[in-house]
This record gives sequence, structure tokens and C-alpha cells, in this order.
Amino acid sequence: MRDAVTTLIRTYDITGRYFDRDAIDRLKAYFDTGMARVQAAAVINANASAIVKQAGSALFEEQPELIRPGGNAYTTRRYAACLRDMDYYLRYASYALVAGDTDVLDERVLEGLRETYNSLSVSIGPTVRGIQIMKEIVKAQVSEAGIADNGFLDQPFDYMAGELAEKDI
Ligand SMILES: CCC1=C(C)/C(=C/C2=NC(=C\c3[nH]c(/C=C4\NC(=O)[C@H](C)[C@H]4CC)c(C)c3CCC(=O)O)/C(CCC(=O)O)=C2C)NC1=O
Repeated sequence: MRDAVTTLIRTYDITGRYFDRDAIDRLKAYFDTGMARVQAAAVINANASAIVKQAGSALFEEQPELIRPGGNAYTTRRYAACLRDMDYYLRYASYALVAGDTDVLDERVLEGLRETYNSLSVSIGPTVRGIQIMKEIVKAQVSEAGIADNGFLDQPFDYMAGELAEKDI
């Protein structure tokens, strides 16, 4: 599992190079946003269950067929599994935010996920939408908490959504 720093070291070490200007710029950008990343993770941590609940409600309001008979999130068990998956996405997004790297998402979340979803007929489209809704909620809450410099928030959510959507083809 890698973070922004170890990924950079790995890249430069492979070719035996010192950090060049590009590497220094990347390191600066990562450390400059370091405190804001930690603060954003704290906001997520403090509000996780509410974020998941709110995002789930919004998703099911947009796509009510999911929780109707025949829908993949129909029955209490599958409804709970769906919200649990949303909680996974949120928790791992918070890790990736702090790491400044998406490697943890590849390794712990996305690996084999599409196959699992396909085998259980979990639709990718609504899952992607659920991840996007959580992103919007998190961005609003982090802004409200006064963390203005939060351009880094999109990355983990967009990455998971993009990887899932792309692999659905
Ligand atoms: C940390 C990494 C990780 C992930 C990501 C993960 C996902 C994951 N989601 C699953 C099921 C599921 N996932 C969903 C999710 C949904 N259904 C919908 O209609 C919605 C679109 C969506 C919620 C947004 C549902 C309903 C199931 C149960 C499917 C079934 O058993 O029929 C399963 C099958 C096993 C189980 O039910 O626990 C896995 C492995 N597990 C992991 O360990």
C-alpha cells in the first residue's frame, strides 16, 4: 500500500534519480494540503454514519426501483449490504485522502469488485451514483467546517467511480 511520498520515492528510485523539480512540486503540493487532508478525514470520521444514511436516502429517492421487489437492494439484508458497501467506499476514501494516493483503493476496494458485483447482479451505475452523492455531501460538510482548500476531495471518489464505471463496459 502506498501514499503520495512512497509512490514518488518508488518512481525515482527505480531509475536511480534524485528528486527533480517536478518531484519537489508534487511533494510540496502534498505537504501543503496535509493538514487540510487530515481535517477532512476528521470531518468524515465524525459524520460517517450520517453521510452514508443521507447518501443512501438520496440514491433510493432518485432510483426507487432499487428498493422495490426485484431491485437489487430489496429486502432488509440487501438494503443493509448496500449501505455497508457505501460505508466501505467512504471509509476507504478517507484513507486515500490522507495518503494522497489511490493505491489503497486499488488494493483493498476495487480488486475483484466488478466480478463480485456482476455475479450478484449489483448494478454498477447506481453504485457509481451513490459514490458521487457521498462526494457531494462530504464536500459540503468539509466546506462548512471551514476547510477552504479542499480541491483534493474529489480524487478518491472520482477514482472509485471511474474505475467501476470503466470496467463495466
Ligand atoms: C472493503 C472492500 C469491499 C467491498 C467494496 C465489498 C463489496 C461487496 N458487496 C457485496 C454485496 C452487495 N452489495 C450490494 C450493494 C448495492 N445494491 C444496490 O442495488 C445498490 C446499487 C448497491 C448499494 C449502493 C448489495 C445489495 C449486496 C448483496 C447482494 C446479494 O447478496 O444479493 C459483496 C458480496 C458479499 C457480501 O454480501 O458481503 C461484497 C464483497 N466487500 C468488501 O470487502
